[in-house]
Amino acid sequence: MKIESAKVIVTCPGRNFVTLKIMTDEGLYGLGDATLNGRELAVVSYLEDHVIPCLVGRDAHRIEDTWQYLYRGAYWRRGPVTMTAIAAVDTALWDLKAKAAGLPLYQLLGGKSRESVLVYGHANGKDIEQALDEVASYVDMGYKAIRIQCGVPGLPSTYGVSKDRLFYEPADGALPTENVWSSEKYLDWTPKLFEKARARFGFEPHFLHDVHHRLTPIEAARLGRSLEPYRLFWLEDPTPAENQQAFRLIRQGTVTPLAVGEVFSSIHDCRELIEEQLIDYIRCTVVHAGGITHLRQIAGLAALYQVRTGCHGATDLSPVTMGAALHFDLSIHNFGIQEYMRHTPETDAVFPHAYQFAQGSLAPGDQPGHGVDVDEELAAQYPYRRAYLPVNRLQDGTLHNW
Ligand code: KDG
Ligand code: MG
Repeated sequence: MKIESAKVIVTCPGRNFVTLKIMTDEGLYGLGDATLNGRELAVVSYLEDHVIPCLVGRDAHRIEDTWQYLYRGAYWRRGPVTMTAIAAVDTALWDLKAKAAGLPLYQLLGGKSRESVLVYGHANGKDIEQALDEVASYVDMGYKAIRIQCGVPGLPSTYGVSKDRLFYEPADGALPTENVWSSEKYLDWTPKLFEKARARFGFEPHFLHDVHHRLTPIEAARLGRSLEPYRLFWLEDPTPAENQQAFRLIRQGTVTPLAVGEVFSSIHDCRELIEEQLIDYIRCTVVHAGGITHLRQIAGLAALYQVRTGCHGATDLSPVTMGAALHFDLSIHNFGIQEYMRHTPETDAVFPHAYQFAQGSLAPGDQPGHGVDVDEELAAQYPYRRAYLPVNRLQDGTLHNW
């Protein structure tokens, strides 16, 4: 099966998505997500100008060789743009191989390790009351795991609390909007949120929380310790992880489980975190970490150290990533949980998909391939719109992590 051509589809049904479509001489096509939120066109150019010319004529079945060709062949390794572009090719080739075999992708990855995939949804509110009402609606929908974020008194806005409660992940400005942050206020407030959440819902639902890289290691240790009575499923991205050793300090201070990795693009970003058992969950996912081929290596390393997976699944990752991730989640042994933010009806219409939610879990379906398609005519009705993620400043004006 030879690759005959490939093209990049850019669409904005409310937010931007980049999709790679690879066509073969056997009439089959495969799809891969190539969306890098806020920097989408860099990956479009990487694919169109540098990758697609190398794909034409290649054997579509040689997934590993193509991965190595693009990774080693570029000379310039790793990084989010490169690894997202490689991921798109890799995902499309796995989709093709499974379609050629007439099998759902999870069968090629070793078959099912479970019947469906535990997911967590996002509850948020401008205050604790509103956030907990939102938790109640997730419990009613059948969710067994819920991330909770809420506004902090004295701060006009904070991460995870949206204008639109359902479809949050903002990349909403033609230029970046500016937020204001105070770690002191946040550290004093957040334990109250989880105290009230446990008082209202008991200990049955799993609760998660995302710090979004905003604390120092010692502040993160303090937060983790103060949340211990409320038994979080995980505390996410407590501090930036460029320095993986920073997590040693957090680990020494708390037994709250730690999750990290949504911004990682390769196994080298998390090798020490995993080998030194500094985290409990690794959050890399298909689109930003080199596709299924590379993600399997990360999960394989993690399995040696009892680190489980918790793939990133915000709405800026397209349904193509969600579909592919679910096949991966279903197949590996050390699966932990899958993030699931629902896409808008407009996005779902552009990307018809086989995966389905029931009783707090998602199942990828049994269509050949990863089970996600793209309606190109509909996609063309939503042209690209430049959109940035916000930036974040401390109260004295110092630029901080968003
Ligand atoms: O594009 C950035 C988002 O994907 C990120 O802010 C979402 O932190 C996030 C999460 O945990 O879903
Ligand atoms: Mg996150």
